[in-house]
Amino acid sequence: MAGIGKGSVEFEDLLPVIAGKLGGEGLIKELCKGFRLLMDKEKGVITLESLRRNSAMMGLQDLKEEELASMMREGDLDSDGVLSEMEFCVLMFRLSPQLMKDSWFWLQQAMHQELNNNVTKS
Ligand SMILES: [Ca+2]
Repeated sequence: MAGIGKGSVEFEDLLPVIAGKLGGEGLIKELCKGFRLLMDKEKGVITLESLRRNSAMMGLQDLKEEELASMMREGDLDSDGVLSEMEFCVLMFRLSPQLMKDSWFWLQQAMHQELNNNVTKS
């Protein structure tokens, strides 16, 4: 993705390797670790504020405010202004085309499960 700092490129390159080692379920767990690094600890979601505050830890400290905001916009599938765990995972997949190609099946399964969960809850 154009405009993303060097650190995230390395992170993206790592994802297919992690995917190969861990399989789909393990990969999702790794992505969720990334989510927990970036999230607002009190709210349990990623907000623009928590992203700005924590992105340095992910090697994203070169990202401009506008780039952070566009990551939020791109990832926010249900338009509630924050990134849930699943939205973050989907965003990470989308930022890594190779991973997306390799793992589309896993992602669909995970999303399917998430949708089912939401239906059951409400
Ligand atoms: Ca959202």
